[in-house]
Amino acid sequence: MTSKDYMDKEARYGAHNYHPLPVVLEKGEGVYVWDVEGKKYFDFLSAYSAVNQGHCHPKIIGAMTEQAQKLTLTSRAFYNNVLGEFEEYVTKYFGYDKVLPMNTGAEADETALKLARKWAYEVKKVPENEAKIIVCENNFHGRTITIISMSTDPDAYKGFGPYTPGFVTIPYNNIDALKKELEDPNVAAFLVEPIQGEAGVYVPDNGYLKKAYDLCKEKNVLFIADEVQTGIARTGKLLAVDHENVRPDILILGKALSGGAMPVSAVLADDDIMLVIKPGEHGSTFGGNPLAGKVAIAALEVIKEEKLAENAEKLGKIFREELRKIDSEMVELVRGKGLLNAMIIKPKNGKEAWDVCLKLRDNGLLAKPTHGHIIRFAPPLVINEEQIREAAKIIKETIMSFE
Ligand code: IF1
Repeated sequence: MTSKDYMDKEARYGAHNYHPLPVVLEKGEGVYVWDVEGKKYFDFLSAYSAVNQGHCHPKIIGAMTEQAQKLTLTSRAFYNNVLGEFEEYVTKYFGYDKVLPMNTGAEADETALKLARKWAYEVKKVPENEAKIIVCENNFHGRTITIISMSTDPDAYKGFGPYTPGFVTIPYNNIDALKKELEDPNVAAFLVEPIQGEAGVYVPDNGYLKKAYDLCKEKNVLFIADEVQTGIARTGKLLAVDHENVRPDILILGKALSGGAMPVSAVLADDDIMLVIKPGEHGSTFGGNPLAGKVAIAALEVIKEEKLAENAEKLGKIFREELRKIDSEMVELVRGKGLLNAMIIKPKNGKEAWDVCLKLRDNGLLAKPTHGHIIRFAPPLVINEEQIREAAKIIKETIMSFE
């Protein structure tokens, strides 16, 4: 079968809920992926930051393979010998009392929303069903009905009403707007991405997260960080909030928590918040399964053993420096932190970000535009200096080919 055969088969039998770049992949190893014709590419999306440890990392796959032959799933109706090990490992790793394990990022965000509301009613004594949660414009937290009820992107919410109430939207990176909304005594929490990924790698001003956190503490409001995309070393620190030494009241993790091997997400918090959820009030069939537990421990060990946060910090600086040298009016702006970066493309002669990504594919590098004119560049964090410079060269030559 050719690439076209695979794409036709997906069009015929699969829902049309994506518009992928036309490339059909069949193998991944480290920073590289190969298509069905055997062509090799740099993966500069990393499955939206789920493959931080590189494709098919031997340690993670080894842990997965070993556990898969022993016990994959018990459900939480019974105990198993892995969940406690994972819970102890991940809570000590990030410095929280407790963890509530889930599967996808959206499920983890939903879990955090439920925790915040229940905490508001039971601890802050907000009147029942009156809890408010503040979110930012251009947020992305997943695709469930409640999560899209918080969205300001019509593509995310249009046609899916009626919407879940109880959310207040403020501009991102705007402390005064947050301060004003925090005057409402019924506010339970402020949910924020430390860097807005989907919005186009929107990095807030230095100090924004710390000021926001301090304002929330003044008003007894929970600060919730969605680090599903920015966490696990992607921005040059273990967590993006670490750049400002902020410790969220609720921490949301996903994606690279498993190194891309399988869906694993988690919500971390201290006892005064986590214990408001009682037995039988929340859960999921696969949440905290033994296979996920072993995979996540291995994925987190890799982050530390291979110093991937430090690598992301170092190579991110080189990458942005190289991209900013590109002398083309198509390159409007390059921004990012660590190895979460984006290039804002100014259309030229009718050519825009999508066309650049098609040409990048032909030149051996895979990336995808977000919101039309922004190309996100997010390679696996195991990339080395020679590879990042080679990738920057491919990007430069591709952009210059439109001159
Ligand atoms: C898609 C976006 C990125 C996330 C943050 C929660 C979730 C995500 C900060 C939900 C998921 C994914 C979803 C995927 C594409 C990708 C994405 F473009 F959609 F927005 F990365 F920016 N919080 N992001 O980024 O996690 O339920 O997907 O495990 O839906 O197309 P999930």
